[in-house]
Amino acid sequence: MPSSRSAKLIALEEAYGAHNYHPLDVVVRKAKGAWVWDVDGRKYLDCLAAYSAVNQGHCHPKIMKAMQAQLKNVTLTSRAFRNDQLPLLYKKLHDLTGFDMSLPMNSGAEAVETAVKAARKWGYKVKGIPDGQAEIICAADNFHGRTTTIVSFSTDAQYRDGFGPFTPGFRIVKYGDIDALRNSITPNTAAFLVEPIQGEAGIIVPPEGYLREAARLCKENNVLLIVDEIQSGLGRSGKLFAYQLEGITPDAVIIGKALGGGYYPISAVLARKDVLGVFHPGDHGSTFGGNPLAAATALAALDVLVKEKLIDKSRNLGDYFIKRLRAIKSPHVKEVRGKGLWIGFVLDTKARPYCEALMKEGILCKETHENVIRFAPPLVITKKEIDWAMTRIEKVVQRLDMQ
Ligand code: IF1
Repeated sequence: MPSSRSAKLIALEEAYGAHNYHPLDVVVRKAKGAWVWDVDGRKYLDCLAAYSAVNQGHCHPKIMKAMQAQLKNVTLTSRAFRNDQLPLLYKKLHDLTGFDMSLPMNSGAEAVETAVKAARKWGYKVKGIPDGQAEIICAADNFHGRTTTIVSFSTDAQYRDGFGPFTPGFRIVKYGDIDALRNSITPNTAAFLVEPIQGEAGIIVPPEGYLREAARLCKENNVLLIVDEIQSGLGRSGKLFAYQLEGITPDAVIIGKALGGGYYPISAVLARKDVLGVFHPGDHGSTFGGNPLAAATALAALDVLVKEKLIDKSRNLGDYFIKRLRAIKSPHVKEVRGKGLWIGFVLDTKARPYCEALMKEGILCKETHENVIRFAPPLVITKKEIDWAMTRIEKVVQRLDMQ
């Protein structure tokens, strides 16, 4: 039962906020590293990490320091003027990822919209697709955000229901099925937009070789391969980018979430010059995109990712966590899958009661698609903390097995 303090806050939220979420009834007041505290001082291990937006851990002191320093200088100039932080972020992103250039936005959805616009414009201006005919291929069960255009290529009935009319120009293929992709490419295909591992769909890792083959097909047909690494990127999968698991180089990558270190919304599209080069002054923009506070925060967030070797930690501790979860003996556990510290714990029954029971044991995680529990802690988590969590996860699974 929520305490009276949290009950009051929950009541306010229910009364005055739109009901577009069904959160667990934990009211968080404070957080540090992999841990959060509720308004009554109860402590929880965060196994969601704000859907990978706090890979660096909550309230990381180095990112805080960089942000505080920037707060005293300048926070917003708009892109009508230049600022002294954005060029440094451009350079850092280039050095870290190898992509020619980048375009900063704020939310993930905005960056996806930016990639869609870039792909279409590239299709017309570079590939020579007849005006108004460009098509983008997307995968079934994708999640790329919530704007009207993005839900136009969602295959989830709820994400679309009541939000039409939809943006045309998208084709859906089965995820992981290379023949389906091959058969849907036409001379008007500008791009294939795909998650290298599908997050919201339940941490779906495609068959080995799928992305490699997709990259080959795209190249062969002069189609851009655009990879959405908003959730999978920046260390989550045990690589900087999940596409590296297949040794490919896409034409464009979309990042967000952990780019802001959990402090600030910042996203970006990284791409080759001939792709982002289609944008000319006035074609696209954002008041807050690339602001100096965002750039300084992202610089520090990337620095922490590299200096603290969080990508290696994700891979090593992810392997360990998966091994421990697979060792759980229960008739309800169907599969444990994932890469790095990004794990789908698949049940043959509803996952929500497990998440609520785990919350009572001091572990915060969230179900996806009814029967999958997603374990995705901040990458600063330690082996000891995973062991601490495992004792409780084992206990909860055993207890619910008996019911
Ligand atoms: C919510 C999901 C995760 C994303 C990928 C783009 C975006 C997202 C691969 C858009 C965002 C978030 C949105 C958030 C919950 C979360 C989520 F369950 F909805 F699907 F992580 F799995 N591409 N994912 O995962 O980024 O505009 O939100 O910054 O509550 O909608 P955004």
